[in-house]
Amino acid sequence: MTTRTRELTAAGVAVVLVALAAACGGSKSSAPPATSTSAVGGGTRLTGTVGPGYTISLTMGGRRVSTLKAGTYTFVVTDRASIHGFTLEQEEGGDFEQDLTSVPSTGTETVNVKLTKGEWKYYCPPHESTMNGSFTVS
Ligand SMILES: [Cu+2]
Repeated sequence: MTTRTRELTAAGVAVVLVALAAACGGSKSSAPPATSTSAVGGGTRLTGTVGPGYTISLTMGGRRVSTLKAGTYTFVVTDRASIHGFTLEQEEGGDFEQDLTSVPSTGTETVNVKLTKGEWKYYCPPHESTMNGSFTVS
């Protein structure tokens, strides 16, 4: 996985976000999850999981993510509980914040995110104090 894409701008993220919101807005069964089809070819795959219990995780190749190199990553997030969500936020080095899955819905969402250097956090919004994790991008 040496491919590096730098094409995903803030606008690209916005487009994905809009598509995601549209997919989440309707009934669960109608539209398939929005995938960032034309944005970029995607990056290194990261696997996010939230629920069904009060757990949240982010792994790469089966191992919990603690450090990453800056670049574009494809977040494949599986939300297993309607009471939980998966939000990604940059705490230092930028102000990115996006709900990769939303609280009322379940299912798997695929979102490409350009991770820039800094401290990042993922958490479940209603249970942020106990359901959270963090990693460093260098
Ligand atoms: Cu939760």
